[in-house]
Amino acid sequence: MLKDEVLKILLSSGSHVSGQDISNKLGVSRTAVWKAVTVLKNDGYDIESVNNKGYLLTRNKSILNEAEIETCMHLYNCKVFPKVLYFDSIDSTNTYAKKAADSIPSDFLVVADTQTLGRGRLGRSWSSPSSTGIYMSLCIRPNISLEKASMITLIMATAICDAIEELYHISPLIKWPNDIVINSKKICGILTEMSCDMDGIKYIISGVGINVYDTSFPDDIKDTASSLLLETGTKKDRAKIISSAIYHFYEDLDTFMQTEDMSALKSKYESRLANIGREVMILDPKGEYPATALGIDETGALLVNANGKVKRVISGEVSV
Ligand code: BT5
Repeated sequence: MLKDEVLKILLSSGSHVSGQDISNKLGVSRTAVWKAVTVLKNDGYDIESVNNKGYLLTRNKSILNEAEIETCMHLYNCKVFPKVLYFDSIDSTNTYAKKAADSIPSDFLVVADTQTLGRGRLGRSWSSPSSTGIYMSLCIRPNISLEKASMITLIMATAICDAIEELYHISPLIKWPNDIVINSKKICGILTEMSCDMDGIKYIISGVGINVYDTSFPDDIKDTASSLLLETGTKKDRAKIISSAIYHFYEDLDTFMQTEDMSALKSKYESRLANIGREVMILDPKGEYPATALGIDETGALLVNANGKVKRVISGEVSV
């Protein structure tokens, strides 16, 4: 759509852009540019028009759409540019990505402003109100064997932490394997799912929910959840957070693919690991037990000391 192309030009430029320059770049008339600007203004963008100078996008709103995310990703110079599919509302970005994976051969990213059936792990739900969060699912097709797929969650978790640290200048922690916490409150969860056949992995979908601007939560999670706004007092563009996370994800995925394990990323992950050296409860389906968290091994398993014995925790959960 023309308005998206005009938006990309305005987003990439920090100063005024003349209507003539835009019309030359896009090969359309100045009237068409003016009309596209009017549509963008109606969408909620603040665009200043100054005689002899042109248009300037003054950024004070956090609007999410394909053009915002794609432009931001280009500014980040991402190694890979996954195709972006944006929805104002969707049942679940992971569910949609699974359906779309068979018809889209490349990597792609599904993003939504709200989810009506946001999913957590093990049939749990993910609260996904509109205009406050990031709900996204990245579909990738790494050539790795089945048992290595769970490490993608760890790579995504470090990427999200890197993005938050870069933009908010605070250091979030990871509650192994898939929660990101700030001041012990959950601000992000990751749900990684995959599909495989006889030849191995067909695709992996890493779904991420981040609480960005929330100021309140449903009763069942109000004591455990928080948002980036509540913990930092700052508002950042969701498109920037998404692009930064995708940039860091592909950087780390590259490192991971060299050895197909966590050996090169282990110390980075451990520096973010919550409760390292502290007592935690391992919520093993066969029975809970207390243990001291030691770190991870190169397969991404959590290493704990339980009664003097080092154990590898490969699934389940850890509570504080
Ligand atoms: C997760 O599951 O933490 C994974 C959440 C993944 C959500 C993303 S959003 C985009 C993509 N599309 C989807 O449909 N899902 C993914 P789990 O570890 O099982 O944690 C779920 C639990 O976290 C719930 O049972 C609640 O207790 C809590 N919870 C739910 N919504 C939350 C929220 N917005 N913030 C913090 N905690 C929440």
